[in-house]
Parts: sequence; C-alpha cells; structure tokens
Amino acid sequence: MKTSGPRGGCPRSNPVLTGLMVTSVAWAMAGTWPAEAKPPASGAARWRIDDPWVREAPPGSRVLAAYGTIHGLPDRPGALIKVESPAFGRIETHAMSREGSMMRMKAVPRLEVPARGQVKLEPGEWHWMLYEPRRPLIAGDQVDVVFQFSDGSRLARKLPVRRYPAP
Ligand SMILES: [Cu+2]
Repeated sequence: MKTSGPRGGCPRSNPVLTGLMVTSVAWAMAGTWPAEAKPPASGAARWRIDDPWVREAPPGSRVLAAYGTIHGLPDRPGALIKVESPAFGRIETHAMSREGSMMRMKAVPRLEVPARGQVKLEPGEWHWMLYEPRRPLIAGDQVDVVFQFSDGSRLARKLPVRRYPAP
C-alpha cells in the first residue's frame, strides 16, 4: 500500500489511496476548554472517541484533516452533528466515495453512529476537514475540539497533531 495525494488536505476530487490503519498509542485525555466556550459535559459517559488526532499539513495549508473512532450510545443510535474548535474557522465531517477510479469527498451534516457501534475515521476514508487554521500547527501540538451529538451531549477532547505517515 502506498499513500499519495496532498498531505493534510483533500481537495474536491483527487485520487486517493487506500486508508492505512493507524495504530494508536496513547491518547490525551480531555483537557480544559477555553472559558468563553460552552462547557462540554454530559457526553463523556455516553459517547467515546478513541484516538482522535490531527494530521500535520505542509506550512501554510488552509485545510487540515483529523481522524478518530467514535463509539456510539449503549441504548440507541445517534449521530455526530457538529464539530468545533477554537483553532479553526470551521470543521466538517467528510465521507469518501468512489467514482470510477477516483475518490471524492463530500460533507455530511450528520454522521450516524449505530447503537453500541462505532465509526472509524481514517486517512483515505471518512475524516474531519478542518478549515481556516488560526495558527500554524505542527506535529506535537495539541488542538481543543468539541464534538456535539444528536442527543445534546458534548464531548471535549485535545487532539494531538501527528505526522502521517509517521517519520
Ligand atoms: Cu475532506
């Protein structure tokens, strides 16, 4: 397997590689959220996001990508409906689909998660698209992100910025 395509971003149509599995090691626990933002809360017990991370992009990139695995509610299906970060102007959830030999991505307003199920976002597949970074981000940095779900719960996480593929 090999990766190709622009690092960190994914323009509208663009040949893309097969997703490589990223083995995660440690992941940072939820950190503090800036005081001016709404406090995240109730989501922690009901939703889980394993190993969320931001892919380092070349200097000057206006768009970055992030990945992770969402674990659903124990009792019923739900959806991720919004993702926000003080480090970015806006964040979208993108699906990839194959059209012939091309992979295309599109924004989805709701990312459905089955009860007790999981959805994995990884390079070449589903991802979060992070637009308008407010500061340069390099491997080793941390980014505050809040994930909002259809049941009203919010989950705050600190996402490490990583180089991919790893050096
Ligand atoms: Cu995208």
